[in-house]
Amino acid sequence: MARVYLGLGSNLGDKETNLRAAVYEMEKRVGKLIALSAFYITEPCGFVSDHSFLNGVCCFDTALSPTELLEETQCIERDLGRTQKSVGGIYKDRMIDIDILLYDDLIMNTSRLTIPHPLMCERRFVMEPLVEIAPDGVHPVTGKLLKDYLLT
Ligand code: PH2
Ligand code: MG
Ligand code: MG
Repeated sequence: MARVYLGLGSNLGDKETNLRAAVYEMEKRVGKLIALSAFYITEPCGFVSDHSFLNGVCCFDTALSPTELLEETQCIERDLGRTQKSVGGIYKDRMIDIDILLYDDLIMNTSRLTIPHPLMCERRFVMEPLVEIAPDGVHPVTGKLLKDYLLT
């Protein structure tokens, strides 16, 4: 069993329904829901869009491997109406985005999947909900407390 943290984001459609549907699907297909943060309205970060985001973070216990978890979350994204992926760092509006943030204390870096999520620490829309549900969490690479990333 692994304890995993996943970032959720939506900036199209009924955003709260999209986030809740993602959690509901993950309860069926990923494992046991341990914690779910509040949802935060945030401005698009790193690209220009007229559509604000709703962001949150959830924690699951799962028997899936990191690669299986990626495949399952990508399948859920498609099932919930995500039509385009970001291409070459150009972000697109989306019904749902599910990002693997942390997988136990695992550090991995393959062409498909980097854990911890390489951009999480510089994104307030990730770190605020993450620290809400993991107040004593530590970043496996830096050893820094997650909440210390919110000080700057
Ligand atoms: N996701 C991105 C890029 N920019 N901005 C906000 N506010 N919320 C997101 O979830 C988000 C973003 C890439 O996935
Ligand atoms: Mg993302
Ligand atoms: Mg993503």
